[in-house]
Amino acid sequence: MGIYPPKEFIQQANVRDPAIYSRASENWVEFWEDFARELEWFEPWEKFLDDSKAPYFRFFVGGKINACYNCVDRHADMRNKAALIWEGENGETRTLTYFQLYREVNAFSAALRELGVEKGSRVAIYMPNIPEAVVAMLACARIGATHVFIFEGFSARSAGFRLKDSRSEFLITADGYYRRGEVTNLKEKADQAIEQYGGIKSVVVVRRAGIDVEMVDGRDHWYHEITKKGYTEPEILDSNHPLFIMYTSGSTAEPKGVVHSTGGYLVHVYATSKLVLDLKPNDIIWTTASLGWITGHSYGVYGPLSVGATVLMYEGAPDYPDKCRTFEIIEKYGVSVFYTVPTLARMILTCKTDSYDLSTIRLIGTVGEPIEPETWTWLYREVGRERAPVVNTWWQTETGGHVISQLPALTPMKPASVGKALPGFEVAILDDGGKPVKPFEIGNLVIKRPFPGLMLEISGDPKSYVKFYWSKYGKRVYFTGDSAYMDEEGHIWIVGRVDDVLNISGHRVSLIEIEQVAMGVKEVREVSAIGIPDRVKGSVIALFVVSEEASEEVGRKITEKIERDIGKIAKPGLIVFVPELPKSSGKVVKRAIYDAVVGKKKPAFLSNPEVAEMLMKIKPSER
Ligand code: 6R9
Repeated sequence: MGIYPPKEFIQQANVRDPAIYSRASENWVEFWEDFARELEWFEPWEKFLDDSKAPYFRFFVGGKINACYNCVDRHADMRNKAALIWEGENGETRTLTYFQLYREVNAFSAALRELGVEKGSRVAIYMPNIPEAVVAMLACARIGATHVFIFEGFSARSAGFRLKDSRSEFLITADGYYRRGEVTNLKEKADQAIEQYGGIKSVVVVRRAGIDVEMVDGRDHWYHEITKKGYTEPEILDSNHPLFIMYTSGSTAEPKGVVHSTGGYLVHVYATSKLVLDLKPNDIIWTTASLGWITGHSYGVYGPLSVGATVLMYEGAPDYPDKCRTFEIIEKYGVSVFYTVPTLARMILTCKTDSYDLSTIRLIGTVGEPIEPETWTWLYREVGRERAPVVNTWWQTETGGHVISQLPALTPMKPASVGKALPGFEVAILDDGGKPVKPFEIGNLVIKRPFPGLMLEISGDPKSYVKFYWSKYGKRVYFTGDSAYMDEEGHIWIVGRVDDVLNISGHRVSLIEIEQVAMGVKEVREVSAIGIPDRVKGSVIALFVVSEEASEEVGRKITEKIERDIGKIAKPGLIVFVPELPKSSGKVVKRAIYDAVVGKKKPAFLSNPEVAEMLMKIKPSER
């Protein structure tokens, strides 16, 4: 069952032989080592995997490598080839060839060294999607500094938390950025974030928007003034040297700093860029994600550049000023691999795709959230014109790269399924007792064997690392936090998160964090946040608030505080004032709220059933 990959695609695919699955499971080490050998190592590894300190797994032990060297130097003699094509929201464009990228990264690496950045320093990058953000990441990688990317849409408070938690000493930012035609002063937010923490020694500011910003004497430097010329020798780094930290929401209020390795991570994203995205050096890949999200790191920078492909990067809102700008961009640059999120697809679903020349597209990928069959089918028929397979890739910040997906030339596609575990991975769906569930039964998604892109640890928090991922099923089975089921042919279907984390437009948002922020509004006595389905965003946040003063004014205060303290991404779509929250043994039962509001079902076992009845009368569409 399923839709078979188009013939023209199969003929040219990187992987065409179905034996890859059996080969990878019979000789797992060789499977990964073959990919690793395609990269350049300064010294080979002695051991593929050291699992003696499980759940801390170390890959390519003893190997010496540099990620920047593999992404840039290795391709620098391609003076005639674009590494990066960039379009700003305001229509500006820039292209950096591999050689120009090499020059720029070398020069900026030298500038960073001059400022005192060393191997092992942690450098925060609080930037929009502009070429200098990629240069900054690669320059850090070159000199062995660990980068900590902070999504530009995050508030000063969220950024401050990340600076402090990661103990960053340096910050790279921009004066401002464009979003929906408006310029946001990013430098001001950065200054506020620095103030909360105090550990930042130097700041580098890229001029992007050309607005007036305050520069602190001795601390702040303009990028264009300190970035001159120079060659910077790449550091010879241990395979398990931390390349970057990426923050993500988990089931506690505090976001977790996921630390990734250099060698294992690079092998994982390199291999999956070839296997799943079928990337080749002559491709132009557009990964629509922001760099501040793991997808931007893995398939917007490290994966494609390690393969030697061209990355297309866009700064602003993909539906601004024209709702169909996404298609204008694909047509203008001849994008061949389009990797996006279902939320974006739903936003542009009404565009007339036949008004654009989309014939260059040969593969479409989606990531981040479940996709429904209608949106999948639209991508397959209207965007890819049935010539391009649509792969639905499942993975997480913590896994570094793809884990479950169709192999585009091999796996029949079932709209909305994520396919099977990729070769080299072993996944299962277990019940709470650890037994595999039967087909179509929902259970917990686990990964039964470590893999190269697996995070090294949670920065500064060994307890959370063990507790969230390696406790439910022991120290050798990775618990993903997702629930899923398998069909009779072993294809996997993701149901959602099992914990208190919501997926909004593909971004993980902690409901507990939202509740804590809302509690900071003095009129709020009690609050419960849940996710309710939304046609465009997948989910929106609904807040159920108990307050003596149930007024629009209080609602506005809550929304403003959430936007200010966390960011726009966490803005509630619905705020409902209730006299009390449905409880059982004193605890709020979120399931009851969900069932009442969305399912119009009367929940049982509550101490206050009348509240649930009231909730049943709410129409989620009222927002
Ligand atoms: C890459 C990324 C991870 C969570 C993950 C799951 C959800 C990711 C999905 C998907 C359904 C897919 N998720 N891919 N759900 N289908 N193809 O998204 O990382 O931001 O850490 O989120 O996203 O719930 O656990 P991250």
